[in-house]
Amino acid sequence: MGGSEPKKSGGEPKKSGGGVKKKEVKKETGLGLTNKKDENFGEWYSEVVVNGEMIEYYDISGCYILRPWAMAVWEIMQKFFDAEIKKMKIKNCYFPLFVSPAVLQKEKDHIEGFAPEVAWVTKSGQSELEVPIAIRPTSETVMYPYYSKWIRGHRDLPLKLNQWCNVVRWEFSNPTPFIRSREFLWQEGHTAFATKEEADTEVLEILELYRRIYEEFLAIPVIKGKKSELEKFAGGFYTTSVEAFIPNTGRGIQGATSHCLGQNFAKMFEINFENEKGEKSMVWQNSWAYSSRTIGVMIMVHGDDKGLVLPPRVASLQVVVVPVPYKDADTQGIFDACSATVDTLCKAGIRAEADLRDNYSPGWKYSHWEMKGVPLRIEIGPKDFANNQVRAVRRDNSAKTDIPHAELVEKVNQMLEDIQQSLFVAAKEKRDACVQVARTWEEFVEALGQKKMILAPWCDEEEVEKDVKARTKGEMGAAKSLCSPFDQPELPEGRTKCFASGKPANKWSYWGRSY
Ligand code: 87F
Repeated sequence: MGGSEPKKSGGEPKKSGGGVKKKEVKKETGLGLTNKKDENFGEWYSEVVVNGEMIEYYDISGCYILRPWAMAVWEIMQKFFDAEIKKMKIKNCYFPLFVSPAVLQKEKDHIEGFAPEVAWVTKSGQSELEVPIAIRPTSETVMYPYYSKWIRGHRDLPLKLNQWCNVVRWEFSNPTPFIRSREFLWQEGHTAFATKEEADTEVLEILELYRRIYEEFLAIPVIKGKKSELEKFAGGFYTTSVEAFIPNTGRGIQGATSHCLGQNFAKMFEINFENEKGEKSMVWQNSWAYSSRTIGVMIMVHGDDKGLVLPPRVASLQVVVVPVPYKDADTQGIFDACSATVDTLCKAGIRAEADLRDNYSPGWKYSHWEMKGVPLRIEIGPKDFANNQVRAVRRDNSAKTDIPHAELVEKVNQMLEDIQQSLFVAAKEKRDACVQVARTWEEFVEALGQKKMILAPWCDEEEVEKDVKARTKGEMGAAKSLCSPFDQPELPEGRTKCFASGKPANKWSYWGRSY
């Protein structure tokens, strides 16, 4: 676990310049990863989140410090999503972190299964609280009593609120930074409508925004679809999700959910309104969320043996400029050229910085910024300086391009766009190679053994899904349905059998192990 400081002596001989050999750099500085992504994925992930300066481990299991490098990714996605939901006339608000037991338990059915994960505050100082107080695991029960109060007539609808906040779920299965942590960041949207149609429409609009976060920002392909009865949010009417896949572990991962709650919560919390005809009716509700888990999926999908790989659109630093001085070359001139390059890029709206530190060698800086996943590195050495050009090196494929100064902004923009696209294409090819169609139980079990995400015709019966879970139980965890994709392959009516029950299939569903 090298961190990013040079070993005690203060690091490199400064003069080594462009002639530094990679291996020497590793040895001297302790930079680099000791685990390989394809050999030891779990260890690799733990190492890359720390050495890439995204996470610092904390002394409470399942809780992590999100360092500025990670928070910046979160904020870029937040800026996009927040602006989009504001276009939809959704408003931000903030409800308290604490929930009274009476309110929390109001919605017994859905809380029942989740109860073991609820964290409680029982003391203040040394004295026991008269009534213990829960910490929100999600905010339905916190918010809906006030929806009941605020909604009276049809003119109060729709009520569309969102909050950016943290939630706590005291998980016991192995915590993983970003992916499964006991406290995490998310946004939770809670909306109420007069009609089912309006609710249905919004569910899909939000789901599309989630797809865009994954595909357009994080460069991760996702599948949009509907959850099975067993996997949906128990308190809701139906659940839609975007599902991603981690090829290294062969696990699906729920990327974000957009639920139609129907009128279930309206019944419980008495969220009624007087409609245009003067009749009393119940609202239709939705809730939807994406969380800091997104960042973990990005790291798992794109990271490599040199460290993080950040897609340009979410990288807080898109271009790092490194001076490569050499012996009697004009060092000051090279440093000035670096600063001028950064200026030009920043003025064009590109997030760029120069690493002008004089206590690190160029080679050390290369490894450092590779570890942190900066999409593009620009090197300026004596030859580049003399020729009025810079050398650009891509993080994703190490390709090197010399760029004349006059074309700097145009070429860098092009390369960043290209990196963004290539990352998505590479991730999609890898994901697609992991998708296997299975029509029979034998094919299903074989594909599962090969860590595939399985597309199978299904009868859509809850009992059959339970049976699939039971039959696939093992140390790797059982298989479950991930979603029924909206994009359904053809299913010849009556002629296709369920892979698990042999009954007539009525939909295609994705299955697999999952996070
Ligand atoms: C854990 C403890 C208590 C998930 C929990 O998905 C309650 C819950 O209700 C709980 N874990 N859930 C489901 C959350 C549903 C829903 N909430 C609003 C969302 C989107 C945002």
